[in-house]
Amino acid sequence: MTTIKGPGAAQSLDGSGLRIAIVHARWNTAIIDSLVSGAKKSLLAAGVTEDNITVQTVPGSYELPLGVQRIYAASQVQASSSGEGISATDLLSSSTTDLKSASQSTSPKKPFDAIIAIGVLIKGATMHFEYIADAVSHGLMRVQLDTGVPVIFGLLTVLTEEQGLERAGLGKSGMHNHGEDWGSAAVELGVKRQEWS
Ligand code: DLZ
Repeated sequence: MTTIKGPGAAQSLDGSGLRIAIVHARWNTAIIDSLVSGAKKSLLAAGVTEDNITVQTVPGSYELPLGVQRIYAASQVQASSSGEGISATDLLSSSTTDLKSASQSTSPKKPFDAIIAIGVLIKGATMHFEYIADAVSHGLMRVQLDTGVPVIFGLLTVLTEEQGLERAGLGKSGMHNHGEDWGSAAVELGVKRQEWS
């Protein structure tokens, strides 16, 4: 089906120097798994190496903003312990077990250049969906603006399971896997953020 929706012409950007994290919820696993695969496929196609892709999970979408915030902070600590540099302010705001284990890592890594947050919220009979969708959207935007690291919004807010399957490339209509768009967006923002620094 032809459509005017989507991010426009593909950008051919070199992601080979990027370090990207995917943080995903585990609710609605079949849909999530396909979206994560789609995102990874685009990252690899843009040259991001397997070694520079970190995948971390949280129980549900509600946990995504904290997961993204902490994994980014941990990567900053990890970078500081490998000589990549971290500001005093960053250090002062970082203090969890996550950060401790990250700082004990022996592998020299720089902080993530972009983080993709993936979750699937399916509307039920109550107001639960509306509250979580709103909180997660604002939470992810807040982390993005507070830290300056691009946070790609991979949260599907669908009314039915079928709508979710469609957007993960698993439906009958042939709709593409939206995870692929999120992988490309992460590469584009990761590269552009370096240019904007
Ligand atoms: C509780 C809940 C429900 C009902 N539905 C979803 C959903 O469709 N997608 C999702 O990612 N998470 C769901 N959750 C779990 C919440 O996001 C969260 O993990 C719990 O409320 C614990 O904080």
